Amino acid sequence: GQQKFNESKGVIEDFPDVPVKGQKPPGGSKIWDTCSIPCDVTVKLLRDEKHSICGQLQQSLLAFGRSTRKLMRDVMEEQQRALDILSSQVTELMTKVQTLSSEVQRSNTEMYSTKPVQSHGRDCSDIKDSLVSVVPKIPSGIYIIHPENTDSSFEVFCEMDYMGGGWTVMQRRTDGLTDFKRPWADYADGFGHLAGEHWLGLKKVFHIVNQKDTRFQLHIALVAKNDVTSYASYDDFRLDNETQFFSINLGRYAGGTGDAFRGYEQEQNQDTAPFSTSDVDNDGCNPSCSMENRMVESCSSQHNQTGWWFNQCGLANLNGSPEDVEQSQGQRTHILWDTWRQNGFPHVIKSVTMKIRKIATNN
Ligand SMILES: *[C@@H]1O[C@H](CO)[C@@H](O)[C@H](O)[C@H]1NC(C)=O
Ligand SMILES: *[C@@H]1O[C@H](CO)[C@@H](O)[C@H](O)[C@H]1NC(C)=O
Ligand SMILES: *[C@@H]1O[C@H](CO)[C@@H](O)[C@H](O)[C@H]1NC(C)=O
Ligand SMILES: [Ca+2]
Repeated sequence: GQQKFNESKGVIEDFPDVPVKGQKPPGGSKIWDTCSIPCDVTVKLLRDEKHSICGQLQQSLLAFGRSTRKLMRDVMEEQQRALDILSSQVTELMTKVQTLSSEVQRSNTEMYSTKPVQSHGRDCSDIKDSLVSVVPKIPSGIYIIHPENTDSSFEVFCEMDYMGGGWTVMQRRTDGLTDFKRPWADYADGFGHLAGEHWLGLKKVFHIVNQKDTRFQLHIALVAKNDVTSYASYDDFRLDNETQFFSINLGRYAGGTGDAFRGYEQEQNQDTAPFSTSDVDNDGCNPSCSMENRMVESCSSQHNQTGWWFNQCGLANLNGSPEDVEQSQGQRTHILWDTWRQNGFPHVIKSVTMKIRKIATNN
């Protein structure tokens, strides 16, 4: 508008020799008198006018182009700003999604990595079952378990390789380095080192095997001095509570060692017998038993102060010593599983482990 107006004014001003009617041209030329507007001037005038109109048009086109470009630039800038806002929002969302997914991932890995350490498995078979789909090879070792209906968690040694794994070790005797001459309190609470020789403890075993809707099997693995191995297994294993002195309850026997828990005769049968120690006498010799023409008052004393489910002593005591020690008259201090024999003589047992595992039930 304004610029154009100024320009058009300027265009007119730029033609100083354009003649105006009735006005005398400078110098009083004769041409103006004869031919007021000669043809060549008319042509020049027309050409100049055309030039001027073209110039104006060009100028306005330029101006229009400039303003259009400016408008387009403004629009594009506006769009760019909108795009920038959108893309920053998208980035923000992506970051949020990434944070969330990494949190989910972390909680997953935390769940799996803490399980072996702070496991809330109820026993080693429970731990095995929950890890088997996640860990290609579950290692044997010390795990924390929390049996149902107890307020305590405790450590146990889990054998994850032996015969399908999932075994909770309740006793191990291998080198004789741990003292098994212990009073009732120790046999109730447990002693020794879980990775080596130990007695898990009757209270803990009671908590494991007395969980609702569970059944446990007992597996006894024996190694003889001549490296012969064998086992005894019972398809059911329960303990009564402490007021019943943790009486043992055994199911059907299977294995290659013979059923020393039950022995050959009824008076040797330790099934359903309460536990005895040197200070708690439930051994069925009351006041005494006659064994090999000797009077025995305490089976625990006869077995070097160890604890077991003695019944008129019986043919089994896996808490005896694995070491060869000279036995005084009538003493039975060695690991005893009298039904496991070779050529009529009992094997000399150099190591034993007692382990329990949950039996899959339908309910
Ligand atoms: C014409 O242009 C001059 C500068 O060249 C400016 O000062 C003046 O304001 C303009 N006039 C109009 C009417 O736009
Ligand atoms: C122990 O078991 C007996 C028989 O099953 C039961 O009567 C008793 O209440 C139990 N005692 C405890 C402390 O649970
Ligand atoms: C009883 O056990 C101890 C080790 O706890 C051992 O030194 C001792 O010789 C054993 N007694 C017999 C008679 O074997
Ligand atoms: Ca007695």
